[in-house]
Amino acid sequence: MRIAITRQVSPQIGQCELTHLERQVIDVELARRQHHQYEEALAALGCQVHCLPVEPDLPDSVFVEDTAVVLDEIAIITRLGADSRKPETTSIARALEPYRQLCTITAPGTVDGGDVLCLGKTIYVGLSSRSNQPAIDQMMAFLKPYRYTVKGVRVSGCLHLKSAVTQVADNTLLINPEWVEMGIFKDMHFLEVDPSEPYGANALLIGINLIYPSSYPRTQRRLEEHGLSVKTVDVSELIKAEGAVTCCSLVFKG
Ligand code: CIR
Repeated sequence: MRIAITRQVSPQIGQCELTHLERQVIDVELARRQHHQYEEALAALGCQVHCLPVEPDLPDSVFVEDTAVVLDEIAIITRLGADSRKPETTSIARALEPYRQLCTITAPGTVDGGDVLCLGKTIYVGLSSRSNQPAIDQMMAFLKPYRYTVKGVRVSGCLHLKSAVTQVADNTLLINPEWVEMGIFKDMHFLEVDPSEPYGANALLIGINLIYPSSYPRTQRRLEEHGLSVKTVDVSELIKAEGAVTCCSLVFKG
């Protein structure tokens, strides 16, 4: 069984952190409806959705992906790169405790889950404005007993590694090659985003199905022409907060 942990949209989402985007007004009610449809898409793909209560004072708390890295063996509770987001992990640790043994990143390490791309036993971590080498060193130590390799990856032009690249099939990555170097990922095939849709590289793979934003129709067509099964969701309001589809859930084997 797959579990998906989500969290309701904060009424303060308009005060979210922004790095590469200009601030736009976010319609909170619309964001909530879109988030609910995203949860319905997860449920339709077989996930048991566990939605955590709203954190009214934490604007970015809907983006639960950033708070933890959940592997089959253990879960790592992150230490978020943005100070305003650091308190988000407390309730996530509580929610994950029944499922996994927990390890926690400590200062000076910082890492956002959006920077962590797990491909089998290799874990790529974006060296971004949010995630640093001390956190990578701690992850290596936590994961060595389970035979994972952890590799730092330079990203530029975007917030997180998974803004630039995500897995869309067993051996295929969807990538914006302007933001991350393809050569780093060994033995993988690549699908590139349409150049007019630089933010289109973030897809959420559930089994063999993708949850994908309806905002990037040209890249969507590329995915479908590649034979991939794509379920679109409208997450336009969450995109204004520099989020997309991987960031709104923590999906793992229950
Ligand atoms: C932030 O800047 O932290 C939030 N406004 C957006 C986080 C999106 N997270 C993700 O893609 N994993």
